[in-house]
Amino acid sequence: MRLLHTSDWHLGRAFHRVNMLGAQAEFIGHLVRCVREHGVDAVVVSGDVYDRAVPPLAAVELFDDALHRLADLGVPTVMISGNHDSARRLGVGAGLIGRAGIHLRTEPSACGTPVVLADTHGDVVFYGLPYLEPALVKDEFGVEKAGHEAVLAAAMERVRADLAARARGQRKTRSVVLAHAFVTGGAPSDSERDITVGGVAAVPAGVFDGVDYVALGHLHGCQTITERVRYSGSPLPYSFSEAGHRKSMWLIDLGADGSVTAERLDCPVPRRLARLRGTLEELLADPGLARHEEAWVEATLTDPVRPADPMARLTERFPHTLSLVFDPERATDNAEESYASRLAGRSDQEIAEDFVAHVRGAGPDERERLVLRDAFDAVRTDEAVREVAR
Ligand SMILES: [Mn+2]
Repeated sequence: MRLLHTSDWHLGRAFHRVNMLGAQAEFIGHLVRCVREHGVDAVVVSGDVYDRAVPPLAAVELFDDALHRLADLGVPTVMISGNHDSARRLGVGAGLIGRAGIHLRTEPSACGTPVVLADTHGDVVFYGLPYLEPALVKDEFGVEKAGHEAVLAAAMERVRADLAARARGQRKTRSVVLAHAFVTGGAPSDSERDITVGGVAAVPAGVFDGVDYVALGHLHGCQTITERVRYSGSPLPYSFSEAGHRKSMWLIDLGADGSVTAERLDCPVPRRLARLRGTLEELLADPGLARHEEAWVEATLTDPVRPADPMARLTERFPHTLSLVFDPERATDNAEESYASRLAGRSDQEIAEDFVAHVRGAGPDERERLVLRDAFDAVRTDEAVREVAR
């Protein structure tokens, strides 16, 4: 049986100020083409379909379109809810949608009841473990101390019990688990929302022992934890920390004996990401950066003095600059010197001018110097008047 494993679509999410709906729609089109071209037998989507519990209407419409296109393919799909989804909202109509071959699994109590598909070698059972928030599901699973490992382990006990009951003679039923979790050894990025609430975040991959393939969601980088335990990652980048990612899906061939062969299918790239670092002048002049001119750029400016209009100037060369970070490389020569010794023998005016230069990068101009002088004069006059009055 041939599976296509994807996750973390985050429909409705923007990348900085760029609306990603167009790129998300492009990805859905790509997914449908891949299913057709590679003769996929089942699609698995491992959570975070949406970015938010209450997604914008355009995202809901895109999801609706995706459901129709997947149903039209006649290829069964199994989906779970992730920590970004509202399980309750995503699950509305799941029974009806299931009749069209799209199986939404958002109910923790149903994790031991699989979607049963079959190929010429027999059944393949799919267990959908929606994101399990420990504090909310600990009673359902009868665990004393709410933690990610404890609730996932309890959910997997149900999976293994159901699987054991299906074994006929020597032949074991092939099985796939969908889960949305942080598994030990996985590398996070900046765009997964934390799921550490309620206990230790990472769960060991061993929790999933006993099944043939574990289709994970949550981490946004495509990665292999073990041959049978993989993250597809998100189809699109949602933070600059993903600049080095290759966004993909896994094409998994599940053999008659439960063996796993994996092929990585790349997703369309709407625009490359580039993280640039240097002074503004370096970034504007370096010919080596020409290849990033059309990229979505995060620029870290190292100018010791904050330059004027940096965004306007950067976008002249890099029109898709989305993020500007200042990390001035200042000479730290007199860091050891005491504050008192630095002030010794200097006038109030000089100290104030240095302060302006320190916080702004550039010292006061002539007009500003006058403002400072007038202010000091006013304070001194006021003091003198009060002195006379006493
Ligand atoms: Mn996610």
